[in-house]
Amino acid sequence: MNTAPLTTQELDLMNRYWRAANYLSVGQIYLMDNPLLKRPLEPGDVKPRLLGHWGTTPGLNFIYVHLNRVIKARDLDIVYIAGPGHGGPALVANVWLEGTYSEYYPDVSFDESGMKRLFRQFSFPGGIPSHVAPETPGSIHEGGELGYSISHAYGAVFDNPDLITACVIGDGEAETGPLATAWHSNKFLNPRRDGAVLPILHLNGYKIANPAVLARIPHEELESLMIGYGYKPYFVEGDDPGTMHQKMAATFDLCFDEIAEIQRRARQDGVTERPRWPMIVLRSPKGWTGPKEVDGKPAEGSWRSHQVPFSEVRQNPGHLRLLESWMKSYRAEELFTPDGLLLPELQALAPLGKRRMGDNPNANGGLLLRELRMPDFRDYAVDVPSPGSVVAEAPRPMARLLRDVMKLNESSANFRVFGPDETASNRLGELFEVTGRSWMAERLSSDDHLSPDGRVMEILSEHTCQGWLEGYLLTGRHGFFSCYEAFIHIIDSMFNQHAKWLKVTDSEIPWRRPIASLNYFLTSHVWRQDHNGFSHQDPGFIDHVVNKKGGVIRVYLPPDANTLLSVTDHCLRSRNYINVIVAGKQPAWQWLDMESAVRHCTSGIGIWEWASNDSEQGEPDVVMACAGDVPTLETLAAVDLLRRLAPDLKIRVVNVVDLMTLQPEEEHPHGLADREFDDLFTTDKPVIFAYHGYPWLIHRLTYRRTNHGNMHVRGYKEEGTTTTPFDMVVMNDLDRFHLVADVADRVPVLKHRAAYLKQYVRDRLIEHQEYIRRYGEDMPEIRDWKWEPWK
Ligand SMILES: Cc1ncc(C[n+]2csc(CCOP(=O)(O)OP(=O)(O)O)c2C)c(N)n1
Ligand SMILES: [Mg+2]
Repeated sequence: MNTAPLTTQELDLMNRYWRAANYLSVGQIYLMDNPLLKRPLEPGDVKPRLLGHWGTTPGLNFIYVHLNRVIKARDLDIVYIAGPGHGGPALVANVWLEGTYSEYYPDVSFDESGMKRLFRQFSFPGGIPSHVAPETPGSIHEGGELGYSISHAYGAVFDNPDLITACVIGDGEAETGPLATAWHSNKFLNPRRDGAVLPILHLNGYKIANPAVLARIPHEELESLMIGYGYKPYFVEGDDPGTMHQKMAATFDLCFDEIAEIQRRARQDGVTERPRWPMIVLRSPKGWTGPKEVDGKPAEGSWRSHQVPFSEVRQNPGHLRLLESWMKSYRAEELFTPDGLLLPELQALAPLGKRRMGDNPNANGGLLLRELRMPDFRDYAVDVPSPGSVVAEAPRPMARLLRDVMKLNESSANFRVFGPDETASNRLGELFEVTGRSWMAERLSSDDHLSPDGRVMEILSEHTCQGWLEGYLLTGRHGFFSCYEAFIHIIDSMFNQHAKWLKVTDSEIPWRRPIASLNYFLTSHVWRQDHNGFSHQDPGFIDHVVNKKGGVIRVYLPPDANTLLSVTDHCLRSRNYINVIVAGKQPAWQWLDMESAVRHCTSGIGIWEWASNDSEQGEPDVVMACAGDVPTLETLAAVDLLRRLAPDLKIRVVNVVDLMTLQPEEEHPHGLADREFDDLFTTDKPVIFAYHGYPWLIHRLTYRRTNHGNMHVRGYKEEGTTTTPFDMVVMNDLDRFHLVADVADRVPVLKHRAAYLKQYVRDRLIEHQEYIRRYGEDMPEIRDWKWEPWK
């Protein structure tokens, strides 16, 4: 190994470039005027509110300069992922220094006035956020919520053989669960078809107020940990810039040589073993090159430099002088012309065009997005001669559709399916007819469909699945995530972050091109987790999702296989959304033939005329609404009971596939206009609404509708255990008998018969209880119930 690869001149240039980035970072955090310090710093030059993170920033800058060097020397295609995304000033500074920033934002020009704007806009009202946000060119990782850098980095390079992600991981970030497990992504990366990730664990020693665990364990332990994760760790440690530049350059040379060699062996020699990829541990002081001490307390090399190392700059002349001398220590006159231009010999250090990390098209994935080749989903239809005449498992036809999407797009290698070990369990096993489960670790002959070339990504970490998928989508590809409904909550917070990213890019950043939607298929849902029990019963993800901006979220509850097909086709074609599809996987009655399913899904909500008897009799006495497959079944079974128990009753059945139709149109683009809503639900008749999830959500969505006062919603009330499927709905008052009782309670024309109807219901429920306790399964009249057409 050449331990000192840089010539004296190269070292000087790189160090100056680094100083320039550090200077611009401090300037962004502190200044709103006097960017080149042409006159003595005055309190009015300093921002009134100081917001930003210094501590991580010099390390991020250091890595950026060194990446620029290898990109130029080796013509590499690199995306920079800053795990500690709070180091926004670093990435913004570097993207400006390489000229990209001013191309995206011409107002922030590449000169003194642009530098002033650059400083002023940072963490300033009307300006840019403090993190590596969507506004930052070259970013696919905001890094505000820590833990996802590695999974994003891997997601970005799957099927991207020429791409490398340089992934900086904070030593604090490394303590998070998602990060700790994501190291294992290397068991799913195939060097023949995928790109590479270079993890750089940034041991600056501290988090906000504490040391970082990995910075306080013996060298040997950390080294063993990384070896145990399957990497080959290289250590770059110190604080003297000159020495550190040489060490970093030498280590980068080694790592990129090794990456190239691993890829060459896999691609040319046909080596198929899992390689040991290099990674770097960079130990450098937190707040490196910042003030050594502030008010007698250590700053550089301490947690105290995490954010703004000192903040009374306007009031405290000592702090003002400290800031001035700190900034002057970078000697801007050796970096910029008097007009604020980076000196030409330093400009020459940055890569050109799309090789600049700020302008890498992979970080604006919509630019690279290719349409999926889609078969006609109608070809996968379940034949439904009449409603309720056949039984099917809804996900199976969808699995065939996904299988063929996989097959049709094989050559473009831009579609993968993700899930935590549940693809087969979720009835998507037909995918394995055309692809395997991605796997680079040891394989046994008894394994099922493991393959280094597999395009089904299964790891028992919802976090890693989600992070991979996000990275894959953000770099311009397509994907599908299937998960048990209850456990998707594990990634609630990651969903939040992705939804925020989409909201901002969609509404505020025209240069970010639309990307494929993030599609969740949630199955093994609450109502059919009767065998696994209470822990597996939770439909609350939908409640969480609908908090987000209407512009980016969609929730679908297809009641059967053909509606599921139609919805899936729609979701795979959509852009910039998060689509949540909830549907069960158990054998169930099918309601709609394909053409009816398409019509129903296109409207998102509608009257099921074949299940209603009010069409020729004016307004109904009651509206029976339902959303979700099991609630739809119970609603239809209740209608069936009612037409025998109360034959004169005029019933309208309304089914909701697209939950967001319920919201007012001002709140969600799919929201029905009030007129349409009133037409469906009437303005004054009782509405008995059977809903898949927590009932309060329907109230939340409809509280502004005219007839809200008459809406009575049944759903999951957090009652459940290991019991029979029908007992699950009974425990939550969502069953057909309770629905009949609700109708009896609320429909005035039934008043005189209400007592008898309710007696009937009580008797049936007692029979149910006795029967299941005795026989351990549901009563035959429940198991064998079948829809009979209206005469
Ligand atoms: C999941 C999560 N928890 C807590 C925080 C609050 N937070 C912001 S920065 C930080 C410390 C990060 O330390 P480290 O990863 O070492 O970054 P660096 O030292 O490079 O700033 C914490 C706890 C967060 N952003 N995300
Ligand atoms: Mg740290």
